[in-house]
Amino acid sequence: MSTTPKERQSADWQRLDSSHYLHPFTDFKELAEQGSHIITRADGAYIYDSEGHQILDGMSGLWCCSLGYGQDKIAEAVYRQLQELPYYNSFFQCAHPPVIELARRLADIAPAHINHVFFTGSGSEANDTCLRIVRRYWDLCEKPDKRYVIGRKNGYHGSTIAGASLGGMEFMHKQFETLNYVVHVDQPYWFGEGGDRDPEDFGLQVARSLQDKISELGAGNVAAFIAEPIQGAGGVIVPPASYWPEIQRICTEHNILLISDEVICGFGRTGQWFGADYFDVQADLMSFAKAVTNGYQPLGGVLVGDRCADVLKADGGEFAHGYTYSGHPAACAAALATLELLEQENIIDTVRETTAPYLQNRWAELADHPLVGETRGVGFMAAMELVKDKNSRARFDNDGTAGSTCRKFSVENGLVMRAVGDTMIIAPPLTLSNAQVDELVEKARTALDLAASALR
Ligand code: PXG
Repeated sequence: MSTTPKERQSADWQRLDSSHYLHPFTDFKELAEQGSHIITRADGAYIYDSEGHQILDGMSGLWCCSLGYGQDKIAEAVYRQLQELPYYNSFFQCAHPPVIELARRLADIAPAHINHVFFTGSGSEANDTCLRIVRRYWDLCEKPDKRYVIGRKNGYHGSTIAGASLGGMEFMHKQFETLNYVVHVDQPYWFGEGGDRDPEDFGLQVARSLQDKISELGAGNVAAFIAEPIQGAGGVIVPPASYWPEIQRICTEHNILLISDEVICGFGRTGQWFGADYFDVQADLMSFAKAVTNGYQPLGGVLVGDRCADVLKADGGEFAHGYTYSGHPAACAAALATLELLEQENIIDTVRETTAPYLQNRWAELADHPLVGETRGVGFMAAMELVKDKNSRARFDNDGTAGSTCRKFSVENGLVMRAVGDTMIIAPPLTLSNAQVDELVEKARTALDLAASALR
């Protein structure tokens, strides 16, 4: 069979790729055998691969390009900043205009009790920073025994040692030693773990696994609880409405800091600025990254509530933590341009009031497919569960096979959908038109049809 020049070039890239590049979260041997999918450019809601295929990006890159691609205003802001001041640090009592301006903008956007921000280069570093702030806070409060941090099974908080310890991904924990002061409680995953229980009862019961863990450890030994408002990488797990109010109540009652990991939910994904706003939760710390720069520059950080900031600022002495690229000028410029676009184009209100209801209604239509046990979602994130039997919710044998089959057909058919085990998830750009939502749902249905025949 003859090959086209594009196919030959793709093969060259694939060979070089597997010779030298160790990809994140990848089985290197399998990738070398199968070859990587080379993405060469992107525009609007679409990515293009090395063979010229146009693919609708149902994952906004990796949950980060929330305004899609081709956002020249962000690119230009970064370029201008690189010409003006490409780098300077904020150590040694220095600062620069973009980092100051961004801190002020974020304090405006954040809930009223949050007025400070600490910058990092990524979401993982943001969660490491949360741990450092939490520990310092309790030491300064003269409660040094408050050391345990409670996360959740199947939560995701990054891949540094701290991030991966806080997360509850067992397959990650098997590959390193987790921090011994981090423990995990149940997740509010009704479809997977709720059985016959009423979802709201289940939500309360799972929230109370936090209460049980606090009782077991002793409230005087527990520093903080960390959770994503809606689990992203775990499979877009939307907690029942009963869950978050109970978590808030438990944290308040036992004097435990609440950390909301907003790395995925932040900056409009739920139709609110933050996931905590969506659930009406008051967090002491909120970690963020990803969509703050529309993925155009690596930037993360922690929004620090007054409770912790006041203590750190009053008599804390030096807070011995920071990164070379904390508040990188070009990354801050990208964030400022992104926030300006979100506001000027009224994107979050449009998502909440118009486009997300349309997306969620159309997505819910997929629930009638024989392969789909449940659809769910909030704002511009959604999931569907692939099952062998709709009524009993029985899964296919070999967890993950149905998901990876569906994912493969989806990408081949021009839609990036992600599989988490046998849960299909999407988090498309917030800028999708209704016509593009139709395209997404139709392509998802085609992928389901093809997967159903292949799995039969
Ligand atoms: N918190 C949450 C909630 C995340 O989703 C991080 C922290 C870590 O951010 P950094 O910037 O350090 O990667 C994340 C990252 C997936 C996937 O498969 C999700 C993430 C990263 C890689 C893959 O959905 N989220």
